[in-house]
Amino acid sequence: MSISATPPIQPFAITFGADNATLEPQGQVLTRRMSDLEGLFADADAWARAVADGDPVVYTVVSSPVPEVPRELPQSITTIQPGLTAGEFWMTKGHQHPDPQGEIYLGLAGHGGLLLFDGERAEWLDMSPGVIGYIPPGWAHRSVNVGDEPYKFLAVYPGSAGHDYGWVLEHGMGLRARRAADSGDLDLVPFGTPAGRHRTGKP
Ligand code: S6P
Ligand code: ZN
Repeated sequence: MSISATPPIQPFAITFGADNATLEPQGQVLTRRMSDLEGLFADADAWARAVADGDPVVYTVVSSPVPEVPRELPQSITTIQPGLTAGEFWMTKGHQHPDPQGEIYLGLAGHGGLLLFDGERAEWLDMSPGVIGYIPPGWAHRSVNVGDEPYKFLAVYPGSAGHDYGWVLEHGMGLRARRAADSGDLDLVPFGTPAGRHRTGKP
């Protein structure tokens, strides 16, 4: 069942399906394909080839029925598929909250990372099932799947927070998450590093 509740919300319970990270009842479902991620990967040519070659689904966001309005507390489960675009791990678009509010993520399945950037400093949090990542107010955030399985996490955030995607296009995210060609390890490189040229080794 897919519903969208109208505030004020009455107390209710959501059943979490651990096997497939489903929510019941469920609200909006968002699908982000490669074509939705224009301007985000370092290698624009590789991105364009991936769009032309089937435009794969990179991630989905399943929301609870709680709407994004002030004082409510919406939740969503994001599933990022495993994949690489010219060595860069598949990721979410990333955004700032126009209303600077904090947010929490809880790792549910797979292995990912939470990249945070306040315009000057970048931080990386390793995310796996059971880990809570805290996003302080004012930090743009992007999630990355650094494993070989779908990476799933629960997000809980203030309904007034909003999503500013332009901020990330303008300011970047401080770091990029790549798979090192030699070791296969996670390699965090400065944002401006040209595609295909990066230092190796762990951050
Ligand atoms: C909302 C929260 C998440 C993301 C989702 C997709 O504040 O941070 O639900 O929206 O992980 O990421 P993005 O960057 O495409 O919104
Ligand atoms: Zn957010």
